[in-house]
Amino acid sequence: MDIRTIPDLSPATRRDIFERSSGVESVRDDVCDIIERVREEGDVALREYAKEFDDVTVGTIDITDKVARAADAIDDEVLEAIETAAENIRVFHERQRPEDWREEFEGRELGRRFRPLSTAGVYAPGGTASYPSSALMGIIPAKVAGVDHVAVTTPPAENISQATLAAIHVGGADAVYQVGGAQAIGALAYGTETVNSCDVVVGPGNRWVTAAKAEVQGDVKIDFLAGPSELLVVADESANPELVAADLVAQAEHDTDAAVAAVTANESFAAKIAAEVENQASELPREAVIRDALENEASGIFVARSMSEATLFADEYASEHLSIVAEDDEELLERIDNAGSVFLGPHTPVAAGDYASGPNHVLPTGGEAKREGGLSVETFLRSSTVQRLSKESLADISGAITTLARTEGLDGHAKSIEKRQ
Ligand code: HSO
Ligand code: ZN
Repeated sequence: MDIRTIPDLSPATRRDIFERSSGVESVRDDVCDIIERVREEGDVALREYAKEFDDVTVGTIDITDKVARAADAIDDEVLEAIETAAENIRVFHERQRPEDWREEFEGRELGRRFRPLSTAGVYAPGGTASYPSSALMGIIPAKVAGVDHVAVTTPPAENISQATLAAIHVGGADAVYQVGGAQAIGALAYGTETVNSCDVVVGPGNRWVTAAKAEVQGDVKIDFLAGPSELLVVADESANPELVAADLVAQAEHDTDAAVAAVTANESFAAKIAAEVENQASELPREAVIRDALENEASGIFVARSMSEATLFADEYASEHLSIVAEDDEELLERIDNAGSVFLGPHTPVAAGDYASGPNHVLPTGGEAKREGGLSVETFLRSSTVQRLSKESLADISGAITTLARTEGLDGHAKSIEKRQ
């Protein structure tokens, strides 16, 4: 794993590190064609794409009745793990539910109220990257928000992962369809004979899924474009290099495009992390994936001149996951605004958040953390503002209103005030 000194990074290299792309451009045209066809041909297109891309002849697209049976079919130990994770995810997300409020502002009663979207579509990845945990992370916040109908799509396969189906059941989905890729996003966005269209479409997926979400955005709400996994560790010498390295290789095993990096102010400590990464990578079954990910421009160990420079680097990096293992971790965190999810201290591995500590693991990548938070209950809510004015409070602001209305050439607006005086 490369060790690079921050002051020596060229502007071009900095750009490559900080502007990590989700790589969706390369498949955009194909994805547009797929979505178009799903809109025109509905279920027929879904069946044909299942044959073409997944090599599966799909009978019924709706497999809702299979998920309860999957929960019975899997090992007790796996079911218990799913239930533990689900419970912790639910508790954390319940804490996120915003309260409606009304307050008086000099006679003006103003407020906000929150209502769930009616329908949500959750993409649960399948195939080699079949993640029961991601199904839970998508379904549970929607249900906690109060979404009435949560539909899940997962790619068709001869043997769809029973653990993923069980997680879909435990999460509490209302309908499940065997559809994958861009065609699933098209179906959730626009509907087919079998699949109902949804108000919001969420969930992580490969670049086809992500490109499709970019395409349907505007017609439906989406969460955000979640690309390959990322981890940036900010560490001082109090951290255990073996554990820092373990977290780095763990995220690297997701994807050859994953970005995994550590930043520290001590060169010999950086070398220790790099050596550990090297050793641990060799011991893991997904070594080839990890080694590819370690080669990415945004991966590496970065040496700063001070921890203050390290935090500036971390803020600019705007990583999906930010781990801080340092004596003054809270102080360092204060200086970093941009991060999808933050992990503090030596006993908080990123894998805890990936599965079972409670916060969501569907998070913004590619620097999106500068603009977006992760999947949350708010993703599935919309708000309305509410106002009631007293006669006096209207009189208090009537001058400002009529003046602005006439400045904008809108006499009707002004008169609607004056008639009430
Ligand atoms: N680290 C991944 C989520 C995940 N990890 C699923 C294991 N399973 C993206 O944040
Ligand atoms: Zn992970």
